Amino acid sequence: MNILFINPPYKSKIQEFLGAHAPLLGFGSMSHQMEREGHRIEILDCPTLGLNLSDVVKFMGKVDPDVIGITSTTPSFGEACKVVRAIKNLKPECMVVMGGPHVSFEDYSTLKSSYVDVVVRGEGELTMRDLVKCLEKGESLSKVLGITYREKGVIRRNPDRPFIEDLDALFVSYHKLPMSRYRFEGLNYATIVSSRGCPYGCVFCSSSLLHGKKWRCQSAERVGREVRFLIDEYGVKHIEFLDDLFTFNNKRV
Ligand code: B12
Ligand code: SF4
Repeated sequence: MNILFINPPYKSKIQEFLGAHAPLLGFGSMSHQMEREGHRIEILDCPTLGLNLSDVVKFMGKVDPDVIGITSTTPSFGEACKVVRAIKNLKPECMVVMGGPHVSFEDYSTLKSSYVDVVVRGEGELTMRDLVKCLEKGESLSKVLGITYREKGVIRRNPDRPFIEDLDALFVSYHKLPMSRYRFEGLNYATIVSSRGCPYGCVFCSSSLLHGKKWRCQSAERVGREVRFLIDEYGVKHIEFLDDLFTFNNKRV
């Protein structure tokens, strides 16, 4: 299937302040899973490429995707919905899937207030893989864990998907991302999220709700290989670890 992932056009205050854009690790990681299944993937990182809504529509015409995956944070949700509306105007039969931190908590309200067909809650790698498999075979979505979707006008919420235990098994398809555009202070820049989840519950933080109470990590060796790869393949000079709780295991650090 032709799958297009879109990071909607949105100007974030943090991005303006830092003057940097960071690789979309979520899209990269899901793309790896999807490529392994033989799907064709395109990623449109609008803020990084400086693209607006009409650029998205033009690109869609070129790629003619069967499934579109859109990511959204709470502040970018409005822009994400504008993209969905434009897609549905152009190609109503295109399946529109939305994921990311905002809709993981706001699945019902998203489906009630927008043209999104399916919300993926939480980690997307295996859920997107299973979802596309079902769509390809024309099967019912009722068995796909971790999604909320509309069926004959009724919103259905399937059970949660268990968190991914083996993070070493995940890879990022960097070749699908505009790596040369990710720069920080003039240097080639990359980010790594080498662990997920947190056993604590600071009141201001969504980490354990989003990624679970159990801390899961990639092995130190695996992270080392990733760092080496980023340096050798992309000339990266600046790597930022964005784990919510990077220092949980001192020996690993
Ligand atoms: C790196 C990062 C950034 C970077 C780059 C973001 C990027 N390009 O990915 C920068 C610094 C630019 C940034 C900016 C902002 N960020 Co930020 N960021 C993060 C951080 C630390 C890591 C994201 C990451 O790479 N995770 C690893 C990957 C693998 O996970 P993921 O991106 O979440 O994707 C997975 C799932 O969410 C899901 N998924 C995500 N999208 C989709 C789409 C589809 C179709 C599907 C099926 C699944 C799916 O599947 C993926 C694979 O499992 C997270 C915290 C965190 N721990 O996640 C905050 C976080 C995402 N940011 C947050 C916020 C608020 C912002 C800003 C609004 C800040 C601001 N005030 O300007 C801006 C908004 C940017 C935007 N365009 O919307 C919040 C979002 C909360 C919310 N309510 O939405 C988070 C969760 C931090 C927090 N706990 O508060 N951010
Ligand atoms: S990730 Fe950090 S801030 Fe969030 S709950 Fe855990 S310890 Fe607290």
